[in-house]
Amino acid sequence: KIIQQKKSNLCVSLDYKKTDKILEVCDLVKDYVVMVKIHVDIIEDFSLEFAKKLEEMCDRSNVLILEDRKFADIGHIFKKQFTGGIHRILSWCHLITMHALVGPGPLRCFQECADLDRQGVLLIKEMSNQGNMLDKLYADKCVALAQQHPEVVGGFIGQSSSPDTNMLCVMPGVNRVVKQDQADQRYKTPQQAVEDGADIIIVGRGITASHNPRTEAEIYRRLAWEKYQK
Ligand code: 5BU
Repeated sequence: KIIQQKKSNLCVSLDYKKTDKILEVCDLVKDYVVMVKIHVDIIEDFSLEFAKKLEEMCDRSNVLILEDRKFADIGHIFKKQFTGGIHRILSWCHLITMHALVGPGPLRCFQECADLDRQGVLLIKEMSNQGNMLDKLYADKCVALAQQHPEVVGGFIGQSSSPDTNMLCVMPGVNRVVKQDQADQRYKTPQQAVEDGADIIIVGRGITASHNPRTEAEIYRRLAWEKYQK
């Protein structure tokens, strides 16, 4: 619904260390995105007041918040990581990422404690970085797991189209200029990402490291949206 309303299938990854910066850039890009992604565990000055401000800004602009925590522990610990600690992710996120390798346990725990009218899980089906171990067999098992939990799983983080049309393919590793970073990241262009099946593209440094994140976000929005329309 939000994709249609905003004519956007862009998610910006706000991988900053300081909360002021996250709020500042979120404010700049909010009109062009359907979702922002954060890594709460890289933030140095996290507070629940920050989370509230981010939530309010995103609510006003129809933007979902994805916490890219990549949960991968037993259900008992997942529940503590998701609901507790200093971050209390449950209290402010719309979506979280989770590795499929742990099986159904954490998904059941999510179902017990989350508000399923507004919160869900994206299962990591494939990764963008070089040398990762998620092969085709793993991806197939991930899809099967998702299909057993449709009330919780809204889609996949992946590099190829979702085999299930009820589930979104959300794709990171997108940059319109470079093909890789200094470490193991691999990029495709926004157009290639949509061609490969992305319903939503995730762009981090392509936008956050640019001189003008707002202009750059609008460019990524247009490139991905035009291709998606086709
Ligand atoms: P970048 O700056 O566009 O490279 O940032 C990509 C973001 O997407 C970053 O926050 C990663 O943690 C995240 N990511 C990814 O790059 N590749 C993956 O396969 C997964 C997540 Br899962």
